Amino acid sequence: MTGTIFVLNGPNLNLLGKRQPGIYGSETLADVEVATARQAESHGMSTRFLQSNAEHQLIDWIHEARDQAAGIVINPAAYTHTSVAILDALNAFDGPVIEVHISNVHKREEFRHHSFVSLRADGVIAGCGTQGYLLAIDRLAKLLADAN
Ligand code: CA2
Repeated sequence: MTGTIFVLNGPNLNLLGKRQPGIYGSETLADVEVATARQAESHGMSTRFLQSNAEHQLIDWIHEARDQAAGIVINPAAYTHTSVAILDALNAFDGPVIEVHISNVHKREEFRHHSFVSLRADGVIAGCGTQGYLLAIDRLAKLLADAN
């Protein structure tokens, strides 16, 4: 399998490993970037790993993915629960999309139980810590291999 997987991360995930380790663990986003790149490489794929605190930037990257990515892994962070705009952008992307949450959002506050992005996602992984990103890469690789 060849191709690039976009791994998109939403607001405040730049703080991963630096605050709230009880909820989000002690790995930094840079650690996750290295681990996802290795996992994609094991499937003969590459990653473009990005983080932004700005909704419009995430949307612009999803638009870029239309021409440049075979699939998308996205942790939209708080925009999961609020952003119809990110849902609309993902609906304009043709490839598979896996939504990842480090924490188990269903064990947390009620407002985290609803996801706009899940209306588009082909799979949702929550509560597996940062391992969820690696599981998402494996799932995308399988979906892409099955499609070819
Ligand atoms: O569990 C997840 O991955 C979330 O997407 C993380 C979001 C939260 O709003 C979602 O409900 C669930 C928050 C990301 C903030 O990340 C931080 C990491 C370390 C320290 C502070 C914030």
